[in-house]
Amino acid sequence: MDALSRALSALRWIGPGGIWRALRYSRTKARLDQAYLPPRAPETSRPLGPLREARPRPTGLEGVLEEGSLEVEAVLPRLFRLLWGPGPAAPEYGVDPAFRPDPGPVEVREREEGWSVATAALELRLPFGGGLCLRDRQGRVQARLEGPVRRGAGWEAALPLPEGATVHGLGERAAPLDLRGGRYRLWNRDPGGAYGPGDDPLYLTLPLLFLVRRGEGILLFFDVPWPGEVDVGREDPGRIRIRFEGGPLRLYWGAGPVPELLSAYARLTGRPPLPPLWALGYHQSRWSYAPQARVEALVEAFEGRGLPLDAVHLDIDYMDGYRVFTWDRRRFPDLPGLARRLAREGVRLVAIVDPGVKVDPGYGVYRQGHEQGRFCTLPDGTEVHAPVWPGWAAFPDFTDPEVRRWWGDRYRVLLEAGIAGFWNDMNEPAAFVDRGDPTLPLATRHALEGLGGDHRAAHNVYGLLMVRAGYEGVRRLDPQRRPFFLSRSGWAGIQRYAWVWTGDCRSDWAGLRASVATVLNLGLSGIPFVGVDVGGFHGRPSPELFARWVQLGTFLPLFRTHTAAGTPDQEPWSFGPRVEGICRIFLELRYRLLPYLYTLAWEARRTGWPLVRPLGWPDAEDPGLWRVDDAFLLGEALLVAPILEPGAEGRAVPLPPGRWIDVWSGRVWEGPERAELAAPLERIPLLARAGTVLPLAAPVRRSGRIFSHPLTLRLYPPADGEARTSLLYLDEGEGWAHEAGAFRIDRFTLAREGRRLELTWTTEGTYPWPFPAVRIEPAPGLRWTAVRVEGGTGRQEGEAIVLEGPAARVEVRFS
Ligand code: MIG
Repeated sequence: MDALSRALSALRWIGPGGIWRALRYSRTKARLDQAYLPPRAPETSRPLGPLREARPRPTGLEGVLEEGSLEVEAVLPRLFRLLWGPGPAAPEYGVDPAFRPDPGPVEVREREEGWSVATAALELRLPFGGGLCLRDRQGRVQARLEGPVRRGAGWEAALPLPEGATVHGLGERAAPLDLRGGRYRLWNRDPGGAYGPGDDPLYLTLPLLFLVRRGEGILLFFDVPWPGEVDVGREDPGRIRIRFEGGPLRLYWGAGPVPELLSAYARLTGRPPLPPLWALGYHQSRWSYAPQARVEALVEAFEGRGLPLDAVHLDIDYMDGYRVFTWDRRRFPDLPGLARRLAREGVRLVAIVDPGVKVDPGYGVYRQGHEQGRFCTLPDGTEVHAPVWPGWAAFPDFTDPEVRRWWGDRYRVLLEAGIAGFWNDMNEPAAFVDRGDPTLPLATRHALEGLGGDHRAAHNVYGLLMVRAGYEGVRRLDPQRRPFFLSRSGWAGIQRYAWVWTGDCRSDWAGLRASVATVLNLGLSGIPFVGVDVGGFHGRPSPELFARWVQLGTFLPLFRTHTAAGTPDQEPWSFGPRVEGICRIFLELRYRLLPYLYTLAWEARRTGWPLVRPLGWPDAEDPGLWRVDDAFLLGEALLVAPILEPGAEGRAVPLPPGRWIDVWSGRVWEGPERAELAAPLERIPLLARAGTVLPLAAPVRRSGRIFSHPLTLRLYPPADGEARTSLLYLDEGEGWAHEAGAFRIDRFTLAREGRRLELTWTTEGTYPWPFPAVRIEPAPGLRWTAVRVEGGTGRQEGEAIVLEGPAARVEVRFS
């Protein structure tokens, strides 16, 4: 956006008062930030120098460098923790509070050329000559790191960027899946207005790098929330360079198979909790559905048209003058009544909660926060006030555990009103400015768990800690509930508390196209539950673009339509009957996929793996597959190749090795050939991995109703002589009884000999089978010709075999 249209839209949204506040705040902030400007001349680099001596510890060592120190600890068999000094102490917000190191047997030795710390999987070598390397137990070097250098109060580290390696991670980036050739900033930022491809940084950054070479991974997580920058082979094509402006230099470093490494990272920073089943349903949102009658009419319209819906989001206009934890009694005369009525129909309300608390002594949350000293202050003790939606706002200091508790308890009002989920926005934190960085002054003081520091040390974790406060509050206030939080900002570990969405993307084809890479890199940053504003946020999508966006959204963990204030309606029926028909097909398909998606959510809970994965996952040696960012795998079973261009009626996609079956036509493809797939507007190219048993629910209109209808198992035959196992995870879909064992895992092994398929079904767990019947259906184009069921009862009915419940073995012939 150019300056003039920016100014005009600002005028429209925040009014003259808002503009005046933004101008004033920008000037004050610029003045305050002066003291923090980097020195004119680049500061000289001081290498810490090579290792002089070391003292062994049970799982690592304490090293003395020429100009500093280095502590090494093996925390998991494939993960080492390195802490260089001198540096200030700092909280470890990225690390799961429940994490306990578990490296297995560790051997610490002094050798002739240096020290070595080895686990059963990896050896970290610290040569006396300087530098560090990771070797596998066969002695092959997997990764190297140059000894870091100190620059003023900051740090710089570097590592070789081998040819043929692809680079991923770094949180949310409007960049290609392979980040090579770019420079990326580590500073959470509301880009203001809409962002597009190439804009950097965005709302959620994190210093995690994932390199993949010949199908093997290297992981570097710099546990440093300070502002920084990562240069991925741009200055020097053969190196990655990381700079931080301050903080302690703490690195978690590992190498090995990609899925295993990502699991190690998830153990360290926390695995996502199992979401409530409804969160995987369809969400309808806009800025804003208000007043109350409009929300009611919206839900009725879904009902009247027979379209599925699980959640409606309330954006900022539900609040009383944008005061968080309140609602506008004129616009929402009976919010609890509305929530109750919708809940009876199985529709949930998700309400937005921003961090900025309106400065207004007549408003309880502010008054209490002010009196109790909950808000951030400047060094002179005055409360920091920055303009956001409510006008001047104060910002809770979430780096103080007592403030987190206080904030968490505020959710009681919304829980009691029947709000089922929470949407945390503006938590970079964002403020309105006319120039400069749209956040709090760098001088802002933070508690940082009692260690103290300024905004440079706290900014990047502010969003994470806001969500943590809310999540922990809801857990305390309503222990039976699985909290649902959606966050815009975050840092390492955000997955412990929230799903994220990719913010205010433009409603254009470029925005649609770019979102696939963004979601993939978030997944490789340890954040499995991600969504994109379906239809795009800023602007109005064409009917064709909207249809293609709905098709993509169907296969993303969060499936939510959302749009900015002032844009035309963006509901499934807003683009004419043809697009409404397409929305119906895909919303129904989403509900049919719920058992599969829920199983993937459980897998993410166990492993930290993303639901949406690059085509190279888990171990493709061809770097080309790790660069494809216009197609993805959804779990192991599905390959999704969305249409991302106007007018396209089909597309090509390079296939990972193995056999793939077109879900619509049944046509068989053999990877690594390139598939040419047709996609008229009613279709998205979609392939199933041969051998898959895909669990499909009935096309119901609420997630909770899937259990009232038979479950379909669709069989995609493997190649002759082969077999594959697919899983299905089930539990109540809400609450925590699954942690006490109330779940079940059904394992389906599908084997093929010629025209004969054998399905073996085993079960683990005690949760009773919740579906009234099971339909076993062939992939399209196939027919069952003979059936034998063992350990259960079944009969052939049309194209399906219908069982009353689980069976031990089903044998079929097909033609
Ligand atoms: O300054 O709450 O990204 O989803 O609709 C804009 C209003 C604030 C930004 C979010 C967007 C939301 C909007 N918010």
